Amino acid sequence: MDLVKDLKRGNRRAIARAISIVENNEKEARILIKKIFKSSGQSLTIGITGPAGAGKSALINKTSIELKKLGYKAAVLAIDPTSHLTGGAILGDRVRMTESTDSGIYIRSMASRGATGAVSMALRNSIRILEFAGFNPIIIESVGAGQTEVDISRVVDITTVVFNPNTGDNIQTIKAGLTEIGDIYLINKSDLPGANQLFDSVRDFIGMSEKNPLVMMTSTKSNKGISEFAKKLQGLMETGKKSKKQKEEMRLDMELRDIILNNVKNKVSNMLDSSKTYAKYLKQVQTKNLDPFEAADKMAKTLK
Ligand SMILES: Nc1nc2c(ncn2[C@@H]2O[C@H](COP(=O)(O)OP(=O)(O)O)[C@@H](O)[C@H]2O)c(=O)[nH]1
Ligand SMILES: [Mg+2]
Repeated sequence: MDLVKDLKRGNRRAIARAISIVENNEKEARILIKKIFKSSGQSLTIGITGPAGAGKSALINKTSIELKKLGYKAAVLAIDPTSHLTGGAILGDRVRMTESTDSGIYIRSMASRGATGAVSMALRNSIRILEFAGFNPIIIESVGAGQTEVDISRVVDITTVVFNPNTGDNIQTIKAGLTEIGDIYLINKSDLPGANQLFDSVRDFIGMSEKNPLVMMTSTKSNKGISEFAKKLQGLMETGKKSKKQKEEMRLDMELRDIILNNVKNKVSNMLDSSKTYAKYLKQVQTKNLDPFEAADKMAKTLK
C-alpha cells in the first residue's frame, strides 16, 4: 500500500493509519512528514474550545454539515482527555458525530496527554495529514485552556469558545484565560434557562478585550444559530486567508524551536547519564557539600 498516494485520494483508512503513525511512531512519522510537508500550511484551522459538556461535539457535528452546504469539506480532530483510556472517542461522541461521518466529514479523536510536546507535535502533523487528504477547514475540538497540554489558540487560525448556562459557567470561568483567545464566543444551549443572562454577561466582559470578538447564541437541540455560526466562520476563513502565511511562518518558528530544544534536552540528558563529572557533583550535592544551584553552574561550565 502506498500510504502517500492513498492519503492524497482521501482514503479514510490511510488517514487513520497516518494519524496513528504521527501519534505513536516518531521514526515512521519523520519519513511521512518529509513526503507531505512541502504543500502544507494552506488549510484553515478552527479551534472549538470550552468546558466538557458545553456541546462542542454536537455543535461541530451540525456546523460541519452547514459548512458542507457552503462548499467546505471539513475534518475534525477531537483532543480527547478520555482517549488515552479508551483508545478512541467516548461512545457519546461517536454517536453524536455519526451524522457528520455519514455526510463525508472525517472525525478522529486524539490523546490529550503524553510526553512533553508530544501532543502538540502529533496535532500539528495530523493537521498536515488531513490537509494533504484534501480537507479544509480542519476543526479541532478541545476542552478549555489549562486542562490539556495543548494551548489550542496557538495552533489554530480561528478560535471559538463555547459556554452554556448548564455547566455553571460564569464570569469566573470566563476570566480564567479564555477572554483573550476567542474570535467567536458561543452561548450554546440557548434553549435552556439562563442563556440570555449568560449572553449579556459574556458580551459585557468580552467587550473589554482588544480583539472585539463576536458573541452568538446557538442551540444544537432546537437548531438555532448554527447556520449563522457557519456563515461567520466562512467570513473569518475568507479574511483569515490573508494572514495565514504570516501565522504559518510564526508557527513554524515555534515548532522548529520546540524540536531543537527537545533534541538538545535529550542530548544533554544522555550526556549526564554517562558523565563522570556529573556523578561527582551529584555525590557532592547528595552529601550536602554543594548546593544544587552551584553544582548546576559548575556542570554548565564543563558543557560549554
Ligand atoms: N439542551 C441542549 N443540550 C445540548 C445542546 N447541545 C448539546 N447538548 C447536550 O449536551 C451534552 C454534551 O454535549 P457534547 O456535544 O458531548 O459536549 P462536549 O463535551 O462539549 O463535546 C449532550 O448530552 C448533548 O446532547 C443544546 O443546544 N441544548
Ligand atoms: Mg466532545
